[in-house]
Amino acid sequence: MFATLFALAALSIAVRAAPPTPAAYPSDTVCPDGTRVGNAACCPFIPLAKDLQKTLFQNECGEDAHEVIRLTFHDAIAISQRLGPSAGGGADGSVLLFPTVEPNFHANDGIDDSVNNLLPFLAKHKVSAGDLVQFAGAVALSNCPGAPRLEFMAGRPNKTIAPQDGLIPVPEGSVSEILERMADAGNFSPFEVVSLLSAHSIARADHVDPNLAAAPFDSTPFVYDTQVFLEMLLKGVAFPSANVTEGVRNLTVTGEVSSPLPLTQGKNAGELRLQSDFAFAHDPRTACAWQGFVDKQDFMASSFKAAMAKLAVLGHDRAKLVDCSAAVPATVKTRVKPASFPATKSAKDLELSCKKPFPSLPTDPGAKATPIPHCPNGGENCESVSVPGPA
Ligand code: HEM
Ligand SMILES: *[C@@H]1O[C@H](CO)[C@@H](O)[C@H](O)[C@H]1NC(C)=O
Ligand SMILES: *[C@@H]1O[C@H](CO)[C@@H](O)[C@H](O)[C@H]1NC(C)=O
Ligand SMILES: *[C@@H]1O[C@H](CO)[C@@H](O)[C@H](O)[C@H]1NC(C)=O
Ligand SMILES: [Ca+2]
Repeated sequence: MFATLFALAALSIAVRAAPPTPAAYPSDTVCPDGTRVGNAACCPFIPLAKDLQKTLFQNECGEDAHEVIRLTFHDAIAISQRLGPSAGGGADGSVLLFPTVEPNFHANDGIDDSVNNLLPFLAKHKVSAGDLVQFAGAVALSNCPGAPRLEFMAGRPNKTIAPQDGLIPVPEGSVSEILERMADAGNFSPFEVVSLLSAHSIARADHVDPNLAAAPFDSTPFVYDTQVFLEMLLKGVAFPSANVTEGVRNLTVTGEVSSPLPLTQGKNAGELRLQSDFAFAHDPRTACAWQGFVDKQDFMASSFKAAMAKLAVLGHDRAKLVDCSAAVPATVKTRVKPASFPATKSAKDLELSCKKPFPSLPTDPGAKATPIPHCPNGGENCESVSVPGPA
């Protein structure tokens, strides 16, 4: 077991991309540990990245990484041009600075885990809460095969307010409501919102369907690929909790619609489809952007990177921050499989709302639907970090 873990760790280091060239990132400052960076303000992020990987993420695109990536969005989006500065400060780390306020908002169900897991890093490293949230998200994402290496700007002040409730999109929301909220928060276009939703390629729900934990949004929740865009366009057939036998199935579920891959086996939960994602896949304002990411890995990754760069500085003047992107670990270079229909599915199961041509894709082999593994190692047993804390 230990040997396997060690071998895996070695492998994940071996496949990392070479560090960026000095031309890409100026490196005229030498940090206490010998690392060269463009600005002394970037030095604390070098040991922070190492600590996050070692103590929290274990170089994996698993549960703990997913939770922190979600946190980058929930911290940043709590800002409103319409309501003014008193509504919230955006990407300001308020979620860590007021750990008994925001985690209790309905839209933040499950956020408490990542808040408690990050708080020890705030106490230990000389960084602000806002910088920690966005930097930790970039480090988390570096562990996900297929993901872009995010920009990281440092220098968010540590002084802010707790935002008001109601600013974070919920899965029962309509496309109009979510687009309006995203425009009010940061002038995000419908295309940019769809780009951001690619994060649901590495995502699972614990709190949408009360009968199920860790229900994935696509068949590859540990890989940042385009499967979520493809699978969202397949006809829904059942709910992944339909066959849950322990206890009585709780039918009070909102924000969830019928899924194309509902097979649940033990801890391997079937695919869960958010009402909002499904609506985005079919709304006339967003359907072609949605379909346009199917099997377009590089286009999806670069569009996500651009939209995340906007999200990460909400509430700040980007020109006043310092570019510390060089402190973000290089992304894993593991090859990502091109888009394919999951076993038993094919073009005949598509329900399309965009009139443009659809790519021709293969179907994975298998006469029966395949369960989606619970763990990055392909199995049903894996640990996630859960630090006790105030949230
Ligand atoms: C805009 C509308 C969005 C809605 C309505 C929405 C809704 C949700 C919901 C309901 C969950 C499941 C939480 C749970 O039950 O545990 C979730 C998970 C997640 N979301 Fe979103 N989301 C949105 C946008 C985003 C964006 C922009 C990001 C990008 C950073 C993001 C990243 C994630 C991640 C990474 C998870 C998985 C968390 C985990 O596996 O623990 N979401 N989202
Ligand atoms: C930001 O505030 C937190 C909580 O008070 C503190 O632990 C952290 O050291 C502060 N960071 C900076 C850079 O001042
Ligand atoms: C059913 O789920 C809803 C929504 O999560 C929750 O409010 C309610 O308490 C649950 N009921 C039971 C009997 O578990
Ligand atoms: C639920 O169980 C029935 C009977 O065993 C089976 O036919 C069906 O495919 C199962 N559905 C899911 C979503 O697992
Ligand atoms: Ca995926």
